[in-house]
This record gives sequence, C-alpha cells and structure tokens, in this order.
Amino acid sequence: NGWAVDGWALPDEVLRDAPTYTPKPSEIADLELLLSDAYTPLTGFLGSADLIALRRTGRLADGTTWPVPVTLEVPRSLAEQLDVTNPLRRVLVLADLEGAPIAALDATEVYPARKTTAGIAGRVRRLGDGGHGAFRRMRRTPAEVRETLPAGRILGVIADRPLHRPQLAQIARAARTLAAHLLVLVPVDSPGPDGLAPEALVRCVLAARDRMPSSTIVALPLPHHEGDDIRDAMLRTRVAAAYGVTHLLASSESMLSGGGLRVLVPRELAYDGRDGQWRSLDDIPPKHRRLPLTAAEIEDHLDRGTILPEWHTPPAVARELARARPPRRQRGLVVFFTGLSGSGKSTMATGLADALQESGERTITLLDGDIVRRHLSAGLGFSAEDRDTNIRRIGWVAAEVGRHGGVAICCPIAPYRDSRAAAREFARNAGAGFVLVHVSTPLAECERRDRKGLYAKARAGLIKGMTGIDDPYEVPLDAELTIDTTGLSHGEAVTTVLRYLGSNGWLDPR
Ligand code: PPS
Repeated sequence: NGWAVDGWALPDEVLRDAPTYTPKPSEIADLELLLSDAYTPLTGFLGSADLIALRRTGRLADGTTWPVPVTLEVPRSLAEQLDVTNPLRRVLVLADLEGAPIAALDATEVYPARKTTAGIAGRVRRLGDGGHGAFRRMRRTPAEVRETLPAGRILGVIADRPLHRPQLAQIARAARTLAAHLLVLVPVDSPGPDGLAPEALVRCVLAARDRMPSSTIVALPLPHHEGDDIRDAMLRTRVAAAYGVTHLLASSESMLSGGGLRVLVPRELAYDGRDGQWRSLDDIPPKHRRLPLTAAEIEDHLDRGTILPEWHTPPAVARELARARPPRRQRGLVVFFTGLSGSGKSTMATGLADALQESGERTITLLDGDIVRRHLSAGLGFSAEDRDTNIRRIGWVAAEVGRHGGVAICCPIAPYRDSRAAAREFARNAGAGFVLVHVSTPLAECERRDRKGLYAKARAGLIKGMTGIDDPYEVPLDAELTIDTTGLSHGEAVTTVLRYLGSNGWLDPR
C-alpha cells in the first residue's frame, strides 16, 4: 500500500487532471487534523462500513473506538468524475477557500449521502507546504509538539475561551499538584462560543501567558460536529492525547477519561476578598467570597464598554478582549429588514439611515433593494436560487461593513430562512452584531398599498413568482424586532427601531 508510506507515487499528470474541490470549513478542519495525525489512527475520511459500525457500536468497522463521523461530502456531479477502480482516476484534490491545494485524496469509495451529494472515503496526503494564515506558526503537528515537551506529566487545557483569573488559578493548582508541564490547545477553527475571532482568542491566551506556569501553546482547528457535544468532547480528548497530554483539565462536564489520558474536573474556585487569592469555594466565608463572572456577565461588560475588573481578569487579557469586542455603540452592526413587498421596509431603512446620518454617531451603508439589484446583484432574477444568491451577497457585504465598525442597513424581501441565517452567520463571523427586523405588515395591507402595481399584475397572472402571491415568504422565527406598519406613521416606525437599538446599547441612549 503505497499510501501509508511517504513515497506514495502520484504522477504529475494525475494531480493535474484530478478534479479539485473546496470542502466546507468544518471538513477542512477535519482534513487538517487528519493530515497532522491529530486524528490518529485515522488516516482519511471514513466510508460507509465505518459509518454504519460507528452509528451502531461507537466503533469503526475494525473495532477501533472512535467518537465522531469524519466525513467528506461533495456534489454528486463531482463524485461521478471519479473512478474508484482506477488508481489514476480516483484522486481528488482538496483545496482551501482560495483554491490552493491542501491535500490529495485517494478515493476508495463513493457512497450516497444526501439528495444532491455523495460521501467520499479514502486516505489523504498533504500537498504543498501547509499554507499560510494568521498564527500559522502556532499550528504545529502532534509529532512536532511531542518532540519539544519535557518528559513526565503533561497537563492539557483546551482554551476555547480567554483565560481569566479563576481558570488561571485552576491551571496553576493542577500543574503544581501534578508537577506537570502545561500544554494549552487553542481552537482556531471558527469563532468561539462567545463570538470571539480565532486570532483574538489566540491573542487573549498569549496575553495570559505570564500568569501561567511554564507552557507550550498550540493553535489547532478543532471542528464542531453538529448535534453531539459529548462525542465532540470525546474527540477533543483524543486529540489532546495525540498531542501528548496525560492529564486534561475538563472544560465541560461531558469530558471523559479515555485513550490513556485522565480528565480532571477542577474544583470550583472563588475570589477571597480577605487576601485576594482564588481558593475553593468552601474555604471562604460567604461574605468575603466573590464568584467568577459568568460568560453572560463578561459579555455584558464588553457590550457596555466597562473594563473587566482586575480581581477577575488580568489587565493584559482585559485589554485584548476589549479591543476584539468593542462596546456595542462602537461595534459593527447589521440591521436587516425583511418583509413582503410594500410592507414598509425600504421606508423604515431609509428613515433609520437618515436619523443616524443626522446624529453622526455611526457610519452608515444603506444596501437598498434598488441599488443592490442594479449593482451588486445585477443580472439576478427572482427564482429561488437567485433570491438566495442575492441575500447571501447582501449579507456578505453587510458583514464586511460590520467588520470595520460600520452600520449596514439592508432591506430586501429576503423570503427564505436559510438565506437570512447565512446573513446572520456572516455577521457573526465578522464580529458584528445582527438585528433582524421583521416588517410584518400583512399581505392584505401590502396589496392595498400596491405602490408599484405588482400585486395587481400578479393577481392578473401577468407576472409569476410574486412573493406572498405565488411565491413563499417564510416568516422569521428569530427576529429581534417585529413591526407591523399598518396604521403607523413613518416617524413612529423609525422611532421603534431607534429605541430598540438605543436600549440594547447599539446607539447612544436616546
Ligand atoms: S429578494 O427576494 O429578497 O431577492 O427580493 P429583493 O431583492 O428585495 O427585490 C424585491 C423587489 O423587486 C420587485 N419585484 C419582486 N418582488 C417579489 N417578487 C417578484 N416576483 C418580484 N419581481 C419584482 C419588487 O418591487 C420588490 O421591491 P420592494 O421594495 O420589496 O417592493
């Protein structure tokens, strides 16, 4: 088996002629971990026999325990280009988001996955030099890391959130008790649970470094596998073990020992007001005891722009966090109006933009329907696919505005939940806020207004696919604000939005 050894022969023509595919981000993260051997003993994406065995028994077909399905799904049309019986025609090149090759996959099985996709199983081998990207130098393979670790116990910490004093105290205690070297693994796959960009998380962890015992810090893409936190936790444990961790500080209760590694559930610590030390809750009389801030309390400090208190967070960490999550009144924001044609979204969006231009507190980009369809989405029509593309484009541009601290105001019909969810996700990944305003004016009222005469035409059958008449509008279930403009004046509708933004900290209080 030429694959297992470094000298897997891959003639240049095979690579040149092989189809190229860019997997989705979580699959790329899996791929990186496969290539670095962090998923040992896995060497590639799983096939149907392993997936069936895994579902039934929690083990692969050969009996190896393994927590999560590690799979690759591609469009069926692409899978059809591969011939798994021919070693020269079964190679698929996997590329990053920019199209640069990351790996070659030697497909040994193609199996049906969803309606329009197929799963591809097979070993992977790295192509190229491992790529670039922020903090790339911190992305080291398990073998590289293990080589630099001292002999003896290795205390592992998975830092998917910044480390504040309570966590730092737990780490210091555990390292002291075990006489262990510390290995901090920082997941940098996607924004963490609190919406912090991966680079910002790394900066926050590095900012706490001088408060830790002697340590090794490694960044790695730990993907999230949908719908199963326990199995994800088990996978994290496996990966930590591959990196040489002997004792892992649990970051969630679902972490279990296994794979030759012990999971330590740390004691709950509190701040002792008498001497400023962090110690076990039970050792501090209640009136001197301060509990660690919850994630929500930390978020709230950041949203308001109040400095995290020094008893809780080292100032260097607080500074990095404040830079990464500026107060809401300065943070980028996407205000996304959705609703039927004639519901009043454009009018409200324009009114909001005008009000903010007048106060001068924010820079505004108005992504108005007309402008968008004339420039950004020129050539798109009103098919389901075109509408989806239109909304994703708007969402992407809006998120970029938000990334740079601006306010983007959008007002397309945006009839589909999935496209709106994508827009929300873009904003989140850019570190911007997202406020969905459902302009819920009923169809009857929109039709009565019928400023452009489109409803009349649609009723007469002169135009097809009019939203609300013969094309669906999926009512949002996740709107931050719902406004029916029936009987509301222009000013009242805009004031409602301004009040919402003001009372949630996105604007100076009004
Ligand atoms: S979408 O679905 O979000 O991509 O639509 P959007 O970009 O907002 O464009 C909606 C405007 O295009 C006009 N128009 C139609 N709307 C709905 N259905 C059909 N078939 C259609 N054909 C043209 C309509 O004037 C919409 O403008 P607004 O401002 O919403 O009234």
